Amino acid sequence: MERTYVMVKPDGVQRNLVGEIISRFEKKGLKIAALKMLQITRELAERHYGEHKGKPFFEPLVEYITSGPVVAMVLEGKDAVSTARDMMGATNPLKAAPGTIRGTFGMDIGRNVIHGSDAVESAGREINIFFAPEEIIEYKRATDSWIY
Ligand code: RTP
Ligand code: MG
Repeated sequence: MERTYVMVKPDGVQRNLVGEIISRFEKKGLKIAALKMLQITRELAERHYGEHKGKPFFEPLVEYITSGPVVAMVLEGKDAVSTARDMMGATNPLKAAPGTIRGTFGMDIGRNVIHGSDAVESAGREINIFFAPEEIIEYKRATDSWIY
């Protein structure tokens, strides 16, 4: 089963959207395999967003993602990476489809509420950065065998 790394960014936490966002993924059928709140350090931010180093938005991005606590999770399910990305919507909330998380809750590309891995490979990398293996729980839900 595929896994993805999803994170409610500091603005999502400040705006009390944590429950709403987790609820959307739960209702969709994605399984929560790991979940925690943490304060991202500069070092961790630079690792996580390493692909953007040198871009004009890199420094503001690091400041944004370290500006307050985030809620990090591993979600599991069929095509988890693309399913979660579709539910989040486009990077720029003004371009994100209505009904998506960013399309519903965002107004600014620099305050876009949520992060989700963009590929299976980056999901593996990001899960490793944020979670120790023992923090990821394998379990069965009552509904797994006959709905999902
Ligand atoms: P994320 O990694 O946070 O899930 O977002 P994403 O894949 O949709 O977008 P990505 O290209 O990876 O960019 C990472 C984050 O950087 C900020 N950004 N600002 N001002 C700009 O042009 C700009 N471009 C990107 C956004 O906060 C984006 O989520
Ligand atoms: Mg990205």
